[in-house]
Amino acid sequence: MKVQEYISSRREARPLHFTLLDPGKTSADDLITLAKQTAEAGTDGFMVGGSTDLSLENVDLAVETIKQTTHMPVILFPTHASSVSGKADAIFFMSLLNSESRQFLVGEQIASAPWVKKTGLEPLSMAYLVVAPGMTAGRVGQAQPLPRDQPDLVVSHALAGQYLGMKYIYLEAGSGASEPVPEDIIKSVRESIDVTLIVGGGIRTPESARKVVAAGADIVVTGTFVETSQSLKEEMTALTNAIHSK
Ligand code: 1GP
Repeated sequence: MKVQEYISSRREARPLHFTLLDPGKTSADDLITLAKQTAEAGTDGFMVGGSTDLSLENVDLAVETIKQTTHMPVILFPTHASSVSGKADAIFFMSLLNSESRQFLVGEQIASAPWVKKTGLEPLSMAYLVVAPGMTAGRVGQAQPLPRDQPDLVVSHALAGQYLGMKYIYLEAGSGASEPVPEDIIKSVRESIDVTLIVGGGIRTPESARKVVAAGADIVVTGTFVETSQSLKEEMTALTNAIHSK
């Protein structure tokens, strides 16, 4: 089954949770433990990426490790064309629509497109919108973070993404953000678009995940959670239950 079909068929039943794993921060040995525990805790799939310290070698190794450990879909969440692993199932083929740099609007995509074709990676077209504070993703992607008090501006970007043909809209507060994307922004975007809405950044508790889903997210992404959790399987189960029970 294609990953796009996997996502849409699961979404018909309930919202999804994706776990973001960063090979720049996590060793392959640790990835085995994290992937196993999060899969057992009910995550719906894995994203592999990060803003710094990624090479093709460590992304390849991470993807292979996760796939062998869990047999769940692994989607690349790339920053640079140079670390696009052909071993993943799919790639979020994304444009950072509020970047000030051509490189992140379309340059990295042009550089990686022939490799995506050659490897057969399934491209999942996505508009990536960095909302303040944006954190490292905003800095590395040279974004002008979208202000948290201007839902209309975020809606304009999301609609532009949909009209450009993108099947996914990702609202990103930035990994490690103190707060997730505001609920009124998520609601406004949800009411305006017809495509799949992904929300990530700063989601650390079942309660905040529940609010993000109630506001309209189809897919909730957490990254830092697996790195900071004291008893991962139990805490992740509570988080995925909060998302799945919407
Ligand atoms: C980053 O949205 C993801 O791209 C995850 O953020 O690390 O804050 O969960 P966190």
